[in-house]
Amino acid sequence: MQVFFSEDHRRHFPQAELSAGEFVTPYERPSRVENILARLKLRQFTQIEAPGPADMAAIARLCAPDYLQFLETAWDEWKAAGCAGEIIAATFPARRMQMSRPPRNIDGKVGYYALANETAITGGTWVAALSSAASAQAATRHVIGGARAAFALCRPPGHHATADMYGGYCFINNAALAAEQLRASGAARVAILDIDFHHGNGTQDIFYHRDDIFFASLHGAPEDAFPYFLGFADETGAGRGEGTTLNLPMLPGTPYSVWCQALKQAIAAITAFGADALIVSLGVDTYKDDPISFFRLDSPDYLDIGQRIAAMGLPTVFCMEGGYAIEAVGVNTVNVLEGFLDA
Ligand code: OKP
Ligand code: ZN
Repeated sequence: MQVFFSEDHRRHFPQAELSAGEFVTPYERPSRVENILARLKLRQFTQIEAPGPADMAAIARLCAPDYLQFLETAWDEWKAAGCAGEIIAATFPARRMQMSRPPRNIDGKVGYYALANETAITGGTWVAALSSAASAQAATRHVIGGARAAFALCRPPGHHATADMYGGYCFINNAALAAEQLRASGAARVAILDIDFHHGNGTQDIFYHRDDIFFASLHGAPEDAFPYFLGFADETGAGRGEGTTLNLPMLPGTPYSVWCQALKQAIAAITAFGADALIVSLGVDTYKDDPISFFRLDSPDYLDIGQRIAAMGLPTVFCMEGGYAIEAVGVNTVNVLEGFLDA
């Protein structure tokens, strides 16, 4: 399977994440990708390619212009305002406040465009986010060109990013870019299967009213898990998109036996939808030892997941999302791909 990956991911590595009231080294760090790459090479995934520049026009079609402008210039504005540290959001438009007026002040803007404050922006964040998007775009192009599947080793991840908000370690929604690209190439119906531990709120939000793109997500129940405010089972799409969103939230301690039933349900729904192509938001933070999640999947389970995804028989783009158990992230990620290839 062809792998697309950019070294520019390294340009995004904030020193700090606000977690449990402390600044810690971000869970979402470059070594995640290094471990996945090492495992890919060990398992003979030898076709690893740099993606080339991002297709900016496609990104501009997906995202709000003011949001992209913000991402591109935030660091310079932050420095120009005399801020000493990394960019961290502090003030949010909360209940009964104005949601539609981006402030002039950079600190205000940051809160306006952030959906959470664990995710810092640095001088290299924009370049890294674009390189991640470029990997998704190159992998999708490869599948459009006739390949059965491709793996976009995206970092930073994308599924929490909406058209106009960053957070949850995400800036640009890579899976959504891939879905629109597949649609533009002639696939009438596209499905996104989000198996990251966290709900893909950004992807859901982007396609909530669409009847041509199905979104299914397996994740920690919002009552218990980030992003807390979306991903409930009764969110099923709206307008023309009614019935094209499927949320399968699960409780703390969920083992693979239970999780796999939800996977089967999501696969059945995607099959019934009649998708022509598939995007997998591939997070492996469902692993039993993930430091920020609470499911109990074990490494061999990821082989089985890959096999079940392959059995759908669809052209498939894998986009990397989360997975924070640094030692196991390589094995677990590559197991999904190997299970897919073995099927
Ligand atoms: C991104 B992806 C840790 C809280 C972390 C943000 C999680 C973002 C996950 N104390 N909150 O979906 O893997
Ligand atoms: Zn996650």
